[in-house]
Amino acid sequence: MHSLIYDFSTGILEDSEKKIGLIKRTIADTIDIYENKDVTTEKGKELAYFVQSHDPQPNIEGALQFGTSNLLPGDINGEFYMTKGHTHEIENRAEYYFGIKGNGLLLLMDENRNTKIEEVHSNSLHYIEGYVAHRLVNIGDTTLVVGACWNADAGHNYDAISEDGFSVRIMKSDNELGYEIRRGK
Ligand code: PAN
Ligand code: ZN
Repeated sequence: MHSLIYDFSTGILEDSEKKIGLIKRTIADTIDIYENKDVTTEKGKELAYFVQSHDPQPNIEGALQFGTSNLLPGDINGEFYMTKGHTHEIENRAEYYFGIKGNGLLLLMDENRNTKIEEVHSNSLHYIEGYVAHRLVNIGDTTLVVGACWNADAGHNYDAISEDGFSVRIMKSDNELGYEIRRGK
């Protein structure tokens, strides 16, 4: 019998039919998003995050896709590890994120570059409206694990973010929060 298991305490997806996708991104794959891109070749080879996903009806209008993002802890020259960030290719497609483990921030930037920041932790729930660019930042010292559910036909558009970035950057700090929000472009 086909079994599809989601472990709600670890975010791990398991499918007896092995139809789970896996995307891995190294520091080098994502280096363009950081303000100070100065890293060694060795550092560039390290894993920044991986995403497991279950997408039984790829690109079908009305179908859903489900996944878990695992963002490692660390920083690049004082800027916390983060996902590339994107809007959806079909821009009106919304998405839910939910925190499983670790401590992070979700950056939500609208079309006017106004950014809202939500704290991500175990049991936090986040509704991402269509047209809104979204990025996870790991501000903790353990892997940030975040579940997600979105339309299978949404697609990812990385172009605008890779050109103009988000309007804020999350930097390491000695203050009581451990991070500082800096205005970007
Ligand atoms: C997530 C993201 C995942 C990785 O599944 O794709 O967190 O982030 P980037 O795609 O920005 O590298 C999602 O938002 N899907 O739509
Ligand atoms: Zn998305």
